[in-house]
This record gives sequence, C-alpha cells and structure tokens, in this order.
Amino acid sequence: IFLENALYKALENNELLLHFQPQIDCRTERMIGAEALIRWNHPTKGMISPVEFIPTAEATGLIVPIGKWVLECACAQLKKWHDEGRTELSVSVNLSGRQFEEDDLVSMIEGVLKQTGINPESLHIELTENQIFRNTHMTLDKMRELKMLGIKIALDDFGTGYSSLGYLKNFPIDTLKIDRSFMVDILTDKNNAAITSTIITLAQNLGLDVIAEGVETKAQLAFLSAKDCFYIQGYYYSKPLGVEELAAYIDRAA
Ligand code: G
Ligand code: G
Ligand code: MN
Ligand code: NA
Repeated sequence: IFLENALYKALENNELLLHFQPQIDCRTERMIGAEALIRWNHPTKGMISPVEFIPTAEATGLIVPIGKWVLECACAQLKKWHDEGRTELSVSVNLSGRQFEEDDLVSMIEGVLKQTGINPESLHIELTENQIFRNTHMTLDKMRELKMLGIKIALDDFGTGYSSLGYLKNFPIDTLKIDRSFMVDILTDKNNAAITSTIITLAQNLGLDVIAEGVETKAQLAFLSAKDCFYIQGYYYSKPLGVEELAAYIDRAA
C-alpha cells in the first residue's frame, strides 16, 4: 500500500523520467534508435530502478497510466530527434502484459501517434514471450491492430520465455531481441554461443531483424558481427542515458 500510494504520487508529481539506451548498427557505428527505460527519481531515496516498482505498478494497475505516460514521453522525445533531422532514429517502448488487458490500448497508442505526429514505423513496442502468452487470443488481436497502425513489434528477452517457436509464424513480429543472459562468456560458453547463433539464424531465416542486448565487450561484438548480427544494444556502446547525456552521445555518433 505504501509503495502504491507513493507511486501514484510519483506520477502526479513528475518524479518519473525516462532514460534512453542507444541501439547501434555496428557496421557504421551509427545510432539507429534507443530503448526508453523508466526511472523513479524519489525525493528522498534517489533514483529507483524499474525492477523495484514495475511489479507493484502491474499488480495495482498503475502500469496503465504509467505506461501511457512512458509512451507519450518517448514519442515526444522521438519527435524532437526527428525535428532535429535524425529521422532514421526509432524509439523502443516496453509494454507490460497488463496493458494489453485494457480495451483501449490500441486507441490510446493511436492517439499518442496522432498527437505527436511521429511516423508510426519508428515506434517499436517491446513485449516478452511470457507477456504474449498471458492471453494469447486477445494479445494476438491487439498486436494485429497495432501492426495496422504501422508500428513495429519486438520480442524482448528472446530465448528466456516459456513458449514454443511455432507462434513466430502466427504473431506479427518484426524483431527478436536476444536476451542479455546469452552474452555472458559467449566466447567460452558453448551453450550461450550455440543459443545466440541459433537465434540469429532463426531471425535471418524468418526475415526478422535481430538485436543483441547486453553487449559489453569488443569480443562479444566480434562474435555477433561475424554472424551478421549488426544491431547492438549494451554497455559496450552506452548504458541508458538521461536526455541531455543522450543528446551529447547523438552528436558524437552523428
Ligand atoms: O533499465 P533497467 O535495467 O533498470 O530496466 C529493468 C527492467 O525494467 C527492464 O527489463 C524493462 O523490461 C523494465 N522496464 C523499464 N522501463 C519500462 C517501462 O517503461 N515499462 C515497462 N513495462 N517495463 C519497463
Ligand atoms: O527491457 P529489458 O529487460 O531488455 O531491459 C534492458 C535492461 O538491460 C536495462 O535494465 C538495462 O539497464 C540493462 N542493460 C543494458 N545493457 C546492458 C549491458 O550491457 N549489460 C548489462 N548487464 N545490462 C544491460
Ligand atoms: Mn526491453
Ligand atoms: Na531484454
């Protein structure tokens, strides 16, 4: 109850903010987009990680207004980048499965697209396999409607969920994001190397984009690019950044 009330106030008092983690095409070293990651700047406790409050936000339903705020804020930021001439950039927004239980999810997103005037193709929604399988039919219907708006859908933490591969045929998915756990010791851990290679090949054979997450070293980058996985998100290039730090990063990576 304490956390719920505090979180409700956080939304009202503008204590929530977004950080953005660059996604890079390693062939050109240019930024292709950024993932929006929420933070809570608590007046006394300082910066709080989403790991500590997203579960409560989901359980109480507060994720619905918070998720709307995240989307508005991320799209407004994207609009700024596009207005500054960086029209190649996309923004990735994490959606919670709980948000898919709302009847007006699609019209809410359509409204934000209209209100900000961004190109729908440059909005990427991230979902995990487990979120999709909370309620397969309802989620599939909404995903199809989202695709009709023109936005892109990425499967986050790919390879860690409880699902079969068959759904990749039926679900309108554009991108697989390889979970960062598979990057650990990728040069020496045969299992992680095999899983990562297989996900890359799977994406290539299905005609999907693939992004590797949690890339921290040059060796990991070399492993990935040798397998034609060029889209990279991880500390090797940048941790998630505040808007001003990101502006400096964009200027450097221009
Ligand atoms: O950036 P960080 O490592 O702290 O993020 C931790 C987790 O919090 C991420 O795995 C991500 O899925 C989740 N998360 C971050 N921002 C959002 C958000 O805006 N909405 C939802 N639903 N989850 C988020
Ligand atoms: O939504 P998702 O669970 O994919 O969120 C990405 C999370 O991964 C964020 O919390 C971000 O801070 C974290 N992250 C991003 N890059 C790296 C990295 O290179 N190493 C590690 N350990 N974590 C990362
Ligand atoms: Mn994500
Ligand atoms: Na992930």
